[in-house]
Amino acid sequence: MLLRILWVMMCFPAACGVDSSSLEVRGAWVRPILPTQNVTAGYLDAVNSGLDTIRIIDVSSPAFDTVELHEMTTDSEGVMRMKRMGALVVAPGDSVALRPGGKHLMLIGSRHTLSEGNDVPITLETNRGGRVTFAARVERRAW
Ligand SMILES: [Cu+2]
Repeated sequence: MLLRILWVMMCFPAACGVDSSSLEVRGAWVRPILPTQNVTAGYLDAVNSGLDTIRIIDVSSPAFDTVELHEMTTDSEGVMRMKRMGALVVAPGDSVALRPGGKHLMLIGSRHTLSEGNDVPITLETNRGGRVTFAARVERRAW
């Protein structure tokens, strides 16, 4: 409930999820946190409708201690591993998909219990000083 109230306050008026540097977030969702863990992953599409390259350099959420940009890679023995990315680069007129098995947000140290249907407020910060805050819905998905 607290998250929902916070989100409504931050997300008013309608310019929510878009910043002046033309970065837009679509379809954001977060996996539910397993009872034995306090870490989960988030997914979204980052869309750059502007004329300049956008670099997402920082991610944060009031619901987590830390949020990192991660990427899945396969090592020489065929084992999938997660690697931290320095920045997420979105070319002008292009979009980058964060998806299970690929790039994702790693949400570490949950500060609240998150149930399915809750909205997690997340803020992306760009190299141009822009910020985009959006809500990621907690959803149980197979992929
Ligand atoms: Cu990760």
